[in-house]
Amino acid sequence: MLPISVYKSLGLEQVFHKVMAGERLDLEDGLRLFQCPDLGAVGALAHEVRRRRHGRSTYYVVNQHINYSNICVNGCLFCAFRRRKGEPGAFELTVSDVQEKIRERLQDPITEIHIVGGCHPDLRLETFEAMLRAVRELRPGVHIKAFTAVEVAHFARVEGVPVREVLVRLKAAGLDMFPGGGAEIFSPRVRALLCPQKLSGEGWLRVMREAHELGIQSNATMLFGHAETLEERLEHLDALRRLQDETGGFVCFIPLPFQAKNTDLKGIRGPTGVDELKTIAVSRLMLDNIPHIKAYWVMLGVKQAQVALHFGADDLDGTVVEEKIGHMAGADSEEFLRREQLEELIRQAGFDPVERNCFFETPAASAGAK
Ligand code: V47
Repeated sequence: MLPISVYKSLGLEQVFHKVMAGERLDLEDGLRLFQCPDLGAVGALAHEVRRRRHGRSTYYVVNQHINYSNICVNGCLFCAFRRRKGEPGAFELTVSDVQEKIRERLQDPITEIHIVGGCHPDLRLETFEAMLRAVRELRPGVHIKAFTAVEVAHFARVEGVPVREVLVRLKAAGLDMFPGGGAEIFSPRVRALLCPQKLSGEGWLRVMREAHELGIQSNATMLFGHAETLEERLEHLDALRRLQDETGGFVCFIPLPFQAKNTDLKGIRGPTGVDELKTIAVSRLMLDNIPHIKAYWVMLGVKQAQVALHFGADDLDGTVVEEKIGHMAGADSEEFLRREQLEELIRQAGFDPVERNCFFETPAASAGAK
């Protein structure tokens, strides 16, 4: 830790004392941290919290991403992945195509399969149930983390049933957990500009609340570095923190730096490296009730993700293999990382690699869990 005199000179004396005492930071504290010109000082506070929670452990998962389709009715301006039905580049996997992707990697010691797509205009819920069952049949031991809260609300609308019914049916078909996507920025002002057709921030939180109430845990994300203000980022973090106080269902928070290439957000370049690290640090400091912060190497780039481990992050995500959402938007990170590469990156950063599953259970803790 840096000495208190440093924080005094930066006007962060009170924040320093709160962090040391494990007290909750308010939105004004968060703004002071964002506005602090000394990145190292903000990072040191976040690192202290990360060290207290996780020591030198840094987590990773051996996983596989599958996108079943990029056909989407929403038309979000920040998304380079989406296509309209029939548009060049649109794709849609059948259940047996998904099975084929699983078969291709049956030799790999995968513990998590991450499946998401767009809001497809006419795929029915029974297709997604069949997809989950098909994955489960081939890979009975893995955890399936699938479908964002936005997709779930969309399935409910297409099906004409309550969200709760969709949640119950997906769980019965084999879903273990929800990924954190679709949250973007909850601010209605920014959503009206970037993704007016998409489920609202309130709606996203409502779906997650219901999932958590049914015992389905999830992650949470924040897309940053586009049209949002610092205050809107903090309101987003605060909304997650308040829901987490109610349900305790969020496992990991993932700040996603906006990748600008091939998107319809012209003239916006995405956050700077300093902004990325500060946002990760402020997230760690504000989200005192969410255990893990992910440095998602796909969007940050491998080198920045490694540095982020010193700015409050304790997880690197995983091997991934076939990632489309970030790479179609110009992310210049690798296509995949092998387990040995992830472990080496973590060691080089001065931490101890710990393999986890999607719930952050480590092998010893999860032995025999499934
Ligand atoms: O919801 C879309 C974002 C998300 C862009 O839960 C973009 O473990 C940056 O949520 N630039 C999908 N981001 C990815 C995601 C995720 C990834 C890895 C792990 C987990 C988890 C979740 O990507 C979308 C959206 O917020 N996104 N376009 C873009 N141009």
